[in-house]
Amino acid sequence: MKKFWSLFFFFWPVVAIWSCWIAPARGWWFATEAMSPLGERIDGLFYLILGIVTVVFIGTQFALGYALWQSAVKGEDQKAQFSHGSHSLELIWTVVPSFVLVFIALYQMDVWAEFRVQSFYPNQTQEDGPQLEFMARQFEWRVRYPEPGTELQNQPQPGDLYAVNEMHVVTGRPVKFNLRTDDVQHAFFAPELRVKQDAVAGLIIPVWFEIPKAGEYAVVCAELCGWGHYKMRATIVAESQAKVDEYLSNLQSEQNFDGVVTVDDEDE
Ligand SMILES: [Cu+2]
Repeated sequence: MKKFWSLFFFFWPVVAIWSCWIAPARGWWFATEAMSPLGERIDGLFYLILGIVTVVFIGTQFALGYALWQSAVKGEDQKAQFSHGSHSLELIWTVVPSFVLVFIALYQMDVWAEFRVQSFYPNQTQEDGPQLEFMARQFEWRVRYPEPGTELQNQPQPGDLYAVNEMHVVTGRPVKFNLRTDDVQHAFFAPELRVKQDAVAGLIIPVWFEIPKAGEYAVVCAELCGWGHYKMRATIVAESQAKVDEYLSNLQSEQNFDGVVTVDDEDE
Protein backbone atom coordinates (compact mmCIF):
# COMPACT_ATOMS: atom_id res chain seq x y z
CA MET A 1 0.00 0.00 0.00
CA LYS A 2 2.84 2.43 0.81
CA LYS A 3 4.31 1.82 -2.63
CA PHE A 4 0.91 2.54 -4.16
CA TRP A 5 0.81 6.02 -2.58
CA SER A 6 4.30 6.92 -3.70
CA LEU A 7 3.44 5.82 -7.26
CA PHE A 8 0.19 7.78 -6.97
CA PHE A 9 2.17 11.00 -6.39
CA PHE A 10 4.56 10.17 -9.24
CA PHE A 11 1.59 9.62 -11.52
CA TRP A 12 0.13 13.18 -11.41
CA PRO A 13 3.15 15.11 -12.68
CA VAL A 14 3.36 12.58 -15.54
CA VAL A 15 -0.33 13.21 -16.37
CA ALA A 16 0.29 16.97 -16.14
CA ILE A 17 3.26 16.85 -18.55
CA TRP A 18 1.38 14.60 -20.97
CA SER A 19 -1.80 16.70 -20.99
CA CYS A 20 0.07 20.01 -21.32
CA TRP A 21 2.10 18.51 -24.16
CA ILE A 22 -0.90 17.49 -26.23
CA ALA A 23 -3.24 20.35 -25.16
CA PRO A 24 -2.23 23.03 -27.72
CA ALA A 25 -2.65 20.63 -30.68
CA ARG A 26 -6.11 19.57 -29.47
CA GLY A 27 -7.28 23.09 -28.64
CA TRP A 28 -7.71 22.37 -24.92
CA TRP A 29 -7.64 25.22 -22.39
CA PHE A 30 -5.26 27.50 -24.20
CA ALA A 31 -6.52 30.80 -25.55
CA THR A 32 -6.79 31.41 -29.29
CA GLU A 33 -3.87 33.08 -31.05
CA ALA A 34 -3.25 36.67 -29.89
CA MET A 35 -4.48 39.09 -32.56
CA SER A 36 -2.43 42.11 -31.49
CA PRO A 37 1.34 42.72 -31.11
CA LEU A 38 1.01 43.56 -27.40
CA GLY A 39 -1.20 40.48 -26.97
CA GLU A 40 1.65 38.32 -28.26
CA ARG A 41 4.00 39.79 -25.66
CA ILE A 42 1.41 39.22 -22.93
CA ASP A 43 1.16 35.60 -24.09
CA GLY A 44 4.96 35.39 -23.89
CA LEU A 45 4.76 36.38 -20.20
CA PHE A 46 1.95 33.89 -19.63
CA TYR A 47 3.98 31.02 -21.10
CA LEU A 48 7.09 32.06 -19.16
CA ILE A 49 5.15 31.93 -15.88
CA LEU A 50 3.46 28.69 -16.93
CA GLY A 51 6.93 27.21 -17.61
CA ILE A 52 8.24 28.24 -14.17
CA VAL A 53 5.13 26.90 -12.41
CA THR A 54 5.38 23.62 -14.36
CA VAL A 55 8.99 23.10 -13.30
CA VAL A 56 8.09 23.81 -9.65
CA PHE A 57 5.02 21.55 -9.76
CA ILE A 58 6.90 18.64 -11.30
CA GLY A 59 9.88 19.16 -8.96
CA THR A 60 7.80 19.22 -5.78
CA GLN A 61 5.60 16.27 -6.86
CA PHE A 62 8.61 14.13 -7.72
CA ALA A 63 10.28 15.09 -4.42
CA LEU A 64 7.12 14.04 -2.59
CA GLY A 65 6.89 10.76 -4.54
CA TYR A 66 10.57 10.08 -3.93
CA ALA A 67 10.26 10.68 -0.15
CA LEU A 68 7.26 8.34 0.01
CA TRP A 69 9.02 5.69 -2.07
CA GLN A 70 12.10 5.82 0.21
CA SER A 71 9.98 5.18 3.29
CA ALA A 72 7.97 2.50 1.47
CA VAL A 73 11.07 0.41 0.70
CA LYS A 74 12.62 0.93 4.13
CA GLY A 75 12.52 -1.92 6.59
CA GLU A 76 10.08 -1.71 9.51
CA ASP A 77 12.90 -1.42 12.04
CA GLN A 78 14.64 1.54 10.34
CA LYS A 79 14.02 4.93 11.90
CA ALA A 80 12.65 7.83 9.84
CA GLN A 81 15.00 10.73 9.23
CA PHE A 82 13.79 13.84 11.03
CA SER A 83 14.83 17.11 9.38
CA HIS A 84 12.51 19.72 10.93
CA GLY A 85 14.15 23.12 11.53
CA SER A 86 16.88 22.82 8.89
CA HIS A 87 18.19 26.34 8.39
CA SER A 88 19.74 25.65 4.99
CA LEU A 89 16.48 24.20 3.66
CA GLU A 90 14.51 27.16 5.02
CA LEU A 91 16.97 29.53 3.38
CA ILE A 92 16.80 27.75 0.03
CA TRP A 93 13.02 27.69 -0.21
CA THR A 94 12.76 31.33 0.85
CA VAL A 95 15.54 32.79 -1.27
CA VAL A 96 14.89 30.85 -4.50
CA PRO A 97 11.16 31.76 -4.81
CA SER A 98 12.00 35.37 -3.88
CA PHE A 99 14.49 35.56 -6.75
CA VAL A 100 11.97 34.00 -9.13
CA LEU A 101 9.27 36.52 -8.10
CA VAL A 102 11.65 39.51 -8.34
CA PHE A 103 12.77 38.25 -11.76
CA ILE A 104 9.14 38.03 -13.00
CA ALA A 105 8.32 41.46 -11.52
CA LEU A 106 11.26 43.10 -13.33
CA TYR A 107 10.89 41.12 -16.54
CA GLN A 108 7.23 42.08 -17.07
CA MET A 109 7.69 45.80 -16.39
CA ASP A 110 8.08 46.84 -20.06
CA VAL A 111 4.89 45.08 -21.13
CA TRP A 112 3.00 46.40 -18.12
CA ALA A 113 4.13 49.98 -18.81
CA GLU A 114 3.15 49.77 -22.46
CA PHE A 115 -0.22 48.34 -21.52
CA ARG A 116 -1.12 50.63 -18.62
CA VAL A 117 1.14 53.67 -18.26
CA GLN A 118 0.04 56.47 -20.56
CA SER A 119 3.50 57.94 -21.14
CA PHE A 120 4.61 54.55 -22.51
CA TYR A 121 1.71 54.20 -24.96
CA PRO A 122 2.69 54.22 -28.65
CA ASN A 123 3.63 57.75 -29.83
CA GLN A 124 0.79 57.86 -32.30
CA THR A 125 -1.86 57.48 -29.59
CA GLN A 126 -0.26 60.34 -27.65
CA GLU A 127 -0.26 62.65 -30.67
CA ASP A 128 -3.73 61.77 -31.93
CA GLY A 129 -5.71 61.67 -28.69
CA PRO A 130 -8.64 59.33 -28.07
CA GLN A 131 -10.65 58.39 -31.15
CA LEU A 132 -13.88 57.43 -29.47
CA GLU A 133 -15.61 56.86 -26.17
CA PHE A 134 -16.73 53.42 -25.11
CA MET A 135 -19.36 53.78 -22.42
CA ALA A 136 -20.52 50.75 -20.48
CA ARG A 137 -24.02 50.80 -19.09
CA GLN A 138 -26.50 48.22 -17.87
CA PHE A 139 -26.53 46.33 -20.23
CA GLU A 140 -24.83 47.47 -23.40
CA TRP A 141 -21.81 49.33 -24.75
CA ARG A 142 -22.44 52.81 -26.12
CA VAL A 143 -19.93 54.11 -28.63
CA ARG A 144 -19.50 57.85 -29.16
CA TYR A 145 -17.38 59.14 -32.04
CA PRO A 146 -16.57 62.84 -32.44
CA GLU A 147 -18.02 64.53 -35.52
CA PRO A 148 -15.62 63.69 -38.39
CA GLY A 149 -12.87 66.32 -38.52
CA THR A 150 -13.19 67.25 -34.84
CA GLU A 151 -11.66 65.93 -31.63
CA LEU A 152 -13.41 63.89 -28.97
CA GLN A 153 -14.57 65.91 -25.97
CA ASN A 154 -15.38 64.44 -22.57
CA GLN A 155 -18.82 66.08 -22.68
CA PRO A 156 -21.15 64.96 -25.50
CA GLN A 157 -21.22 67.43 -28.39
CA PRO A 158 -24.15 68.11 -30.78
CA GLY A 159 -22.32 66.63 -33.79
CA ASP A 160 -21.19 63.43 -32.04
CA LEU A 161 -22.07 60.11 -33.65
CA TYR A 162 -23.46 57.20 -31.65
CA ALA A 163 -23.57 53.45 -32.06
CA VAL A 164 -24.40 50.54 -29.79
CA ASN A 165 -22.31 47.40 -29.29
CA GLU A 166 -20.15 48.01 -32.38
CA MET A 167 -16.82 49.82 -32.59
CA HIS A 168 -15.17 50.48 -35.96
CA VAL A 169 -11.41 50.99 -35.96
CA VAL A 170 -8.62 51.19 -38.51
CA THR A 171 -6.28 48.19 -38.91
CA GLY A 172 -2.53 48.38 -38.44
CA ARG A 173 -2.64 51.53 -36.32
CA PRO A 174 -2.79 51.97 -32.55
CA VAL A 175 -6.31 52.90 -31.44
CA LYS A 176 -6.86 54.78 -28.20
CA PHE A 177 -10.30 55.23 -26.68
CA ASN A 178 -11.83 56.49 -23.46
CA LEU A 179 -13.44 53.80 -21.35
CA ARG A 180 -16.22 54.96 -19.05
CA THR A 181 -19.24 53.63 -17.24
CA ASP A 182 -22.63 55.23 -16.87
CA ASP A 183 -23.67 53.29 -13.79
CA VAL A 184 -22.00 50.41 -11.95
CA GLN A 185 -18.55 48.95 -12.44
CA HIS A 186 -18.07 47.01 -15.69
CA ALA A 187 -14.95 45.65 -17.39
CA PHE A 188 -13.92 45.86 -21.03
CA PHE A 189 -12.49 42.53 -22.16
CA ALA A 190 -11.37 41.77 -25.71
CA PRO A 191 -10.01 38.21 -25.36
CA GLU A 192 -8.32 37.96 -28.77
CA LEU A 193 -6.51 41.25 -28.16
CA ARG A 194 -5.66 40.28 -24.54
CA VAL A 195 -6.99 43.63 -23.32
CA LYS A 196 -8.91 43.79 -20.08
CA GLN A 197 -9.68 46.98 -18.20
CA ASP A 198 -12.22 47.85 -15.52
CA ALA A 199 -14.62 50.69 -16.25
CA VAL A 200 -14.95 52.59 -12.98
CA ALA A 201 -17.69 55.10 -12.18
CA GLY A 202 -16.38 58.67 -12.28
CA LEU A 203 -13.17 57.80 -14.14
CA ILE A 204 -12.24 58.26 -17.80
CA ILE A 205 -9.71 55.52 -18.50
CA PRO A 206 -7.69 55.60 -21.72
CA VAL A 207 -7.19 52.16 -23.27
CA TRP A 208 -5.28 51.30 -26.43
CA PHE A 209 -4.83 48.34 -28.76
CA GLU A 210 -3.64 47.65 -32.26
CA ILE A 211 -5.16 45.12 -34.68
CA PRO A 212 -2.97 44.23 -37.66
CA LYS A 213 -5.56 42.04 -39.39
CA ALA A 214 -8.99 43.13 -40.63
CA GLY A 215 -11.88 41.23 -39.06
CA GLU A 216 -14.35 41.15 -36.22
CA TYR A 217 -13.23 40.78 -32.63
CA ALA A 218 -15.38 40.11 -29.59
CA VAL A 219 -15.81 42.35 -26.56
CA VAL A 220 -17.48 41.11 -23.41
CA CYS A 221 -18.06 42.55 -19.96
CA ALA A 222 -15.78 40.86 -17.44
CA GLU A 223 -17.39 42.26 -14.30
CA LEU A 224 -20.57 40.76 -12.90
CA CYS A 225 -22.62 43.95 -13.24
CA GLY A 226 -26.23 42.81 -12.81
CA TRP A 227 -28.86 40.45 -14.16
CA GLY A 228 -28.13 41.34 -17.82
CA HIS A 229 -24.34 40.99 -17.52
CA TYR A 230 -24.35 38.17 -20.07
CA LYS A 231 -25.89 40.49 -22.67
CA MET A 232 -22.97 42.91 -22.68
CA ARG A 233 -21.33 41.68 -25.86
CA ALA A 234 -19.95 43.99 -28.51
CA THR A 235 -17.90 43.70 -31.67
CA ILE A 236 -14.77 45.53 -32.74
CA VAL A 237 -14.75 45.78 -36.52
CA ALA A 238 -11.20 46.33 -37.78
CA GLU A 239 -11.08 47.58 -41.36
CA SER A 240 -9.35 50.02 -43.72
CA GLN A 241 -9.41 53.78 -43.16
CA ALA A 242 -11.68 54.19 -46.20
CA LYS A 243 -14.26 51.77 -44.78
CA VAL A 244 -14.21 53.43 -41.35
CA ASP A 245 -14.74 56.83 -43.01
CA GLU A 246 -17.62 55.40 -45.03
CA TYR A 247 -19.16 53.87 -41.89
CA LEU A 248 -18.93 57.19 -40.03
CA SER A 249 -20.41 59.18 -42.90
CA ASN A 250 -23.32 56.70 -43.13
CA LEU A 251 -23.81 57.04 -39.39
CA GLN A 252 -23.77 60.80 -39.74
CA SER A 253 -26.37 60.90 -42.54
CA GLU A 254 -28.59 58.40 -40.66
CA GLN A 255 -28.47 60.52 -37.53
CA ASN A 256 -29.09 63.76 -39.40
CA PHE A 257 -31.99 62.36 -41.41
CA ASP A 258 -35.07 64.29 -40.35
CA GLY A 259 -37.60 61.73 -41.57
CA VAL A 260 -38.83 63.92 -44.40
CA VAL A 261 -38.50 62.45 -47.90
CA THR A 262 -38.41 65.14 -50.56
CA VAL A 263 -40.08 64.82 -54.00
CA ASP A 264 -36.67 64.52 -55.67
CA ASP A 265 -35.85 61.52 -53.48
CA GLU A 266 -39.12 59.82 -54.41
CA ASP A 267 -38.48 60.29 -58.13
CA GLU A 268 -35.16 58.45 -57.95
CU1 LIG B 1 -21.17 44.88 -17.39
